[in-house]
Amino acid sequence: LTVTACGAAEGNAPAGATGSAAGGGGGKKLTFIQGVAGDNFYISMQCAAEAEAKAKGATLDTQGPQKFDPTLQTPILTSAIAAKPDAILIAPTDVTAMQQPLQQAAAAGIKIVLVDTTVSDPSMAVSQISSDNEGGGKAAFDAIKQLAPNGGKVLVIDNQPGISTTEARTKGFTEAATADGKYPSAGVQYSKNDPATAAQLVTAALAKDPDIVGIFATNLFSAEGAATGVRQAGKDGTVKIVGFDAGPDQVKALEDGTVQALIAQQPGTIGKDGVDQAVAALDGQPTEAKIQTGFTIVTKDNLSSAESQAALYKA
Ligand code: T6T
Repeated sequence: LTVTACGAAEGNAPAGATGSAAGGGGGKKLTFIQGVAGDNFYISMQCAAEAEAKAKGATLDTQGPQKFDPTLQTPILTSAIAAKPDAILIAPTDVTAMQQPLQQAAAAGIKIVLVDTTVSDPSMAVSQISSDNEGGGKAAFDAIKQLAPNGGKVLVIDNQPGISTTEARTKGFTEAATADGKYPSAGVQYSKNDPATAAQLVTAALAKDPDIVGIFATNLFSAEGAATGVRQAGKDGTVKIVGFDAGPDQVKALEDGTVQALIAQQPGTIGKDGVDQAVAALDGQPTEAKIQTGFTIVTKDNLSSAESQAALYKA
């Protein structure tokens, strides 16, 4: 699926951009492969990457699978390799399954930049750029602790095993909760990036463990579904939800009081840095093997601040 998300009116894209390719002619050819299409996190990344590509006289086209699924992402990568771009920016959807296809891309002479997620052996990449995901998981626990200071059971709604980012978030959260001692685990459940599944998991978990005090949802769609599940159980506001990401639906849940805190990543910076690293590699300049970006904790109280507003993802 080719994505056409960044309109000039949204401020982040080149003026007059209407399609999926951005940038001037004759320059370097970059391809961005998202983890999944239609995800505000990757849309924000795309818009910033397009703008940076244009600024560098390069072209960037964006593609993404319909689901966060390596069996759908692999053919997209394979056809991208056949189109022979100079560089590919990619968020691999599985640490193991995307390893081989990425090695093939590098072997074809294409510069690889891993944005957001990574693979087990990222040595084929010229650079990796991601949030401090483990630190973000710990920050999520600190937020739950503030919201439910007396302790109690905590549930994690994760995406699926094998995703570097969300696994690191769960690890950071779980280790912090275990170290604290007052927040026993009500389990880690996998939404497979489907809000409806996340909602069902939460409703079932709240029926089984009515004493759950907090839920950590490790990404955008898991958080969206967790909010629905808590609302359906009639526990909005009572069970505290902290979610990774800050898409429009999550901001609405924050305003409504269903979700109490959002850990907003910096997808724009990841996209911009990704383009810069790819261009540096193509120019024979030094690259940074690993770049870690930060996050902003957005709550209802600080939502109107300039910092929070700047951290929200593109609609
Ligand atoms: O949380 C982001 C991203 O960092 C993660 O790797 C997958 O899920 C998102 O795209 C949000 O849906």
